Amino acid sequence: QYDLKTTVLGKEIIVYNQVDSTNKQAKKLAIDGEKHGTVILAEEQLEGKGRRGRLWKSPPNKGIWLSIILRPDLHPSKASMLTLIAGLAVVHTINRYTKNQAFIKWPNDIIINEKKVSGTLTEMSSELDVINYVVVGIGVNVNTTDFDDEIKEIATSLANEEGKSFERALLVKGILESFEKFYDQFMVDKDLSHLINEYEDNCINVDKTVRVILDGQEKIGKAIGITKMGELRFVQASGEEMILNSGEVSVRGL
Ligand code: BT5
Repeated sequence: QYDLKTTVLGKEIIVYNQVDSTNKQAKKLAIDGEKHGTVILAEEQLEGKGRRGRLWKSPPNKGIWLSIILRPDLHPSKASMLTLIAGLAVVHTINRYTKNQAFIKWPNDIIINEKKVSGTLTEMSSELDVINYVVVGIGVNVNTTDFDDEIKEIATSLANEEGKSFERALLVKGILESFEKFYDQFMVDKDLSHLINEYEDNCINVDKTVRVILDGQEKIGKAIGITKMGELRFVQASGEEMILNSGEVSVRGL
């Protein structure tokens, strides 16, 4: 159906009509030994998950709700970089089909016209210094035209921005093929050193003034790029550079 030009990613695709969360199912399958590269897709999620216990609205037949099972030979501290790989894959794929340019908002949002069209939730299981599995969950609002009140100011879809509907299978194919390409590049260095430029070119925060909340404290400064570990390089008004980790900071535009 997808005619995937990948070597391992999506060789096995498991499709659900309705599921609690594809990440949750992917984790169960991974625990039962499901292989590297398997993809879980759902038409609808009843308990789609965002980060830090937040919810991800996943109405039926309108979006892409997928999770990728990976078993990378990587130090657990590096698993979060896969979120940035997913961002690159999604932004590239979307920009092949849209007139409005999509951008990555570090670390995991994809933004079109200042609203969020996609997000990634990466979850990992590791023991000592070894990754058991990583699940990279990607949600894209494709053909949604009506958003719930709570999110309609911040969320959008490809259909809303472009004024037409999109074939989801084509986008899934693009995302998986692109993910594999960036993933393979990433695994050569086991860091983002060869993908920094690519990421920065597509990142909406770079060279912009941003407000960050770090340990409950607000700081204003400029984002100047990312490091090869995927952290945000942030320069404060004092000129001092800080390296921000996605787990401990929230970034807003001004
Ligand atoms: C994310 O969280 O952006 C990660 C979303 C990952 C979803 C995928 S779908 C497939 C896989 N299976 C899952 O169960 N999850 C993954 P975060 O940055 O925490 O953003 C969540 C916030 O975005 C919510 O608190 C809402 O404010 C908003 N939101 C909820 N649903 C949305 C939607 N469909 N589109 C845009 N924004 C949404």
